[in-house]
Amino acid sequence: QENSRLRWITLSSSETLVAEGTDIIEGLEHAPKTLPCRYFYDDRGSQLFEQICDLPEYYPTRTEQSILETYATEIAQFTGSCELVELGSGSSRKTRLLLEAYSQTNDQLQYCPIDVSAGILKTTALELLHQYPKLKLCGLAGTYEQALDQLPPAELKNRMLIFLGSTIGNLNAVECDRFLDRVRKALKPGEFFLLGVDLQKDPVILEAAYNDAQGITAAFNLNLLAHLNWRFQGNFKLDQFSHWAFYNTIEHQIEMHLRSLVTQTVALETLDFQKTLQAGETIHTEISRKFHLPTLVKTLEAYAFQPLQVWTDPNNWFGLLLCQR
Ligand code: AVI
Repeated sequence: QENSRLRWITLSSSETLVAEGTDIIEGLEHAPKTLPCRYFYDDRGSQLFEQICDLPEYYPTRTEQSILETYATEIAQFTGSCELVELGSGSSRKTRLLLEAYSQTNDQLQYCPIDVSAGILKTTALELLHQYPKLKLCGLAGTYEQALDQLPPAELKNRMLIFLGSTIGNLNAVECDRFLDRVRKALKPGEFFLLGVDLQKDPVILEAAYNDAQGITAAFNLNLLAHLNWRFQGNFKLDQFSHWAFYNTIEHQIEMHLRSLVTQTVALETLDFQKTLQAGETIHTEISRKFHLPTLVKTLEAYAFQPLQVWTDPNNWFGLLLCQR
């Protein structure tokens, strides 16, 4: 019975496939060295990220959650009946608040979670179908780019695309522009876009969130190297690197790096690649941009999104924006 309410789509790339690992070689050849943050998320990395979300220093998850707890019903009333499509849904932790609100106010409940990890999508889908007897679910396994380019036709008259957790902050300005352009093309006029963003604040609070006392963020950062080791037969020795995260007050972004503690040559066998790192040299692994709401609203307007409502928490630490295409 639950299966009749469930559909699966595995998305394939419409773009030219880049040979696996090309982005890693490019990053390590770059000066200064970089590694793409998407390699954080193997199974262990995804588990570590879930742990980060529960850390006392990492305020974004629980702050966004509290905003959703307060305003989910208002959001559902604002948009009326619509299909919820979520990019990077993971365990759909926060989205459950929206599903609850939409199930109270609407007869039809349609949810389309999108994630690169098919495993987490399936587990979550089965839980949600069990929890919401009128829910119809269409899980899409693929990247944001694939999903936005290949969204199946909406089952309900209206649609709301959801992008929570300030994941948009992990895109640099160029990537962010490309992303917003894709979202604009994926939505029809009148459809909605719900965006969660971390806001600029005291650097002390920001730096603590990315340098937690238990060292979970450090383990998450270092796990990127462990991931490369198993995926490309690498020889990174994790104890010869240290985690370094700081707030860049000019760019308004947290920057995470891995610092080589010694001079060493690292190799990735299946990529036939070697590189020497000097003692003290760093590899840039992530940016996490922190937003200024009025500037972000202007950017969204430039992409034909009309911000309808902005909700924040009492400290103004996190913002949730409801826009209409
Ligand atoms: C997924 N993303 C929004 C997180 C962030 O805060 O930028 C990833 C993260 N990196 C370190 N801690 C959390």
